[in-house]
Amino acid sequence: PNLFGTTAAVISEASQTPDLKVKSNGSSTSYLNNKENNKKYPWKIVWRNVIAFLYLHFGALYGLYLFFDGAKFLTVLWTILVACSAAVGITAGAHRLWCHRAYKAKWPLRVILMIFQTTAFQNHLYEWVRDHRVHHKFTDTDADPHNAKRGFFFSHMGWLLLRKHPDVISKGASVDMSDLDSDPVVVWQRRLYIILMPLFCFVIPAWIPCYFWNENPMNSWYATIFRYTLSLNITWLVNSAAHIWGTRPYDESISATDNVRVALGAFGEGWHNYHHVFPWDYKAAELGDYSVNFSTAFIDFFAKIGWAYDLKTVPLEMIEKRAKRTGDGTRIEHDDSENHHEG
Ligand code: ST9
Ligand code: ZN
Ligand code: ZN
Repeated sequence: PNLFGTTAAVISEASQTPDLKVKSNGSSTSYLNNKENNKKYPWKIVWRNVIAFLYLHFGALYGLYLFFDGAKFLTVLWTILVACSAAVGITAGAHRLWCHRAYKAKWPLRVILMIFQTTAFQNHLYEWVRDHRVHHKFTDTDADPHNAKRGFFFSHMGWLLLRKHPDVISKGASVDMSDLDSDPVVVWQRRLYIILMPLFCFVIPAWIPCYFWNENPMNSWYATIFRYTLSLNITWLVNSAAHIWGTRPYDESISATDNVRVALGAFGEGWHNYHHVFPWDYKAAELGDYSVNFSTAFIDFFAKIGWAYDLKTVPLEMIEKRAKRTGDGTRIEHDDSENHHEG
C-alpha cells in the first residue's frame, strides 16, 4: 500500500485504462483517440513561459561559453555544488520524501531538503508533488500533466508552455494532498515561495562568487542561468527520455522505461519503469547501487545519523514475480541479495 492507496497490481490496472489500451471497433487504437482528443483541445500557449525559457536557454549557452572565457575556477566548483544540492532537493526531497513518502525525515532534514528544492525552482513542493502524483495516477492519459504519448517535446518542456489539459485539473482533484497540508515545512515554503525562490535559486548563488572571490557579476549571473537551465533539462529527461527509450523489465504495458543514462544524470531517477511499478521504494530502483543512484547514498547517510527513518523497499520475491508476470524479459537476475537491503 502506498500513498495512492494502491498496490503494484492496481497501479498496473490504472495504467491500462481502456482509453489507451483497448481497440475500439477493432480498427483504431485509443492511442489515436488520444491524438484526436488533443486536436479537440485548443492549445493555449503561455507566451510569458515561452519567452522565459528562450532567455534561459540562450543565457545557458552564453554561461557555458563564459566558463571557458574568464569565469574563475571557484565559480565552476560553486556552480557544481549548487547544482548537486538542487538535484538532491528534487530527488530525495520533493520526489522520494514528499511525493511518495518512501521514507520519513526529521524536521532538520526536511528544512534542508526544502531549501535545496527551492534552489531548484521547479515550483513549490505542493505544486510539484500534486503534478507528480497526478502523473503517476493517470500515466499516459490526457490527465497526465506531461503525457509522454504526446511526444518528446511535450513531455520534456512543452507541457510548461501550455495551459493544462482540462483532464489534469478535473481528474487531478481526486488526488489526496492532506499529508502536505499538515507539514509546516511545506505550508511555509508555499506561503513564502515568492521570496524564497528568487533568493535561493538566483540571488544567493549569483552573489556568493562576486562577494567571496570577486567574480565578475556577468560571469556569475550566467553561470547561475546555466546551472538552472541544465538542471531543468536533466529533470525533464525523466519525463521524456525515460518514458520513450529504454527497457521495461517490470511492466511492458506502461511507457516508463529503465534508462541508465538518465539515471546517471538524474541522480538515480532513471530506473523509471521500476519506479512506476513500485513508487514507494526509497531507492526508486531495484538495486541500491550508489554509482548510478547518488540520491540513495544521500538518504542512507541521513538514515545512519538517524535523521531519515522508516525507509521502504520491496521484497525481492515480489519484484521477481511481477517482472515475470508483466515485464518485457529484460530484467537481470541478481544473486547478490546485499543490494536488496531492506529498509
Ligand atoms: C518544472 C517542474 O520544471 C519539473 C517537474 C519534473 C518532474 C519529474 C519527476 C521525475 C522524478 C524526479 C527526477 C528528478 C531528477 C533531478 C536531477 C537534477 C539534476 N492536480 O498550473 P496551473 C488546478 S517547473 C489538480 O496554473 P494552468 C489547481 O486548482 C519549472 N489540480 O494551470 C490550480 O490552482 P492552484 C519552473 C491541478 O493555468 C489550477 O488548476 N516553473 C493540477 O493550466 C491552475 O494551475 C515554471 O516554469 C493538478 N496536477 O497553467 C512554471 N494542476 O495551484 C510553469 C493544476 O492555485 N507553470 N491544477 O491550486 C506554469 O506557468 C503553469 O502551471 C502552466 C499551466 C502554464 C504550465
Ligand atoms: Zn514517469
Ligand atoms: Zn515518482
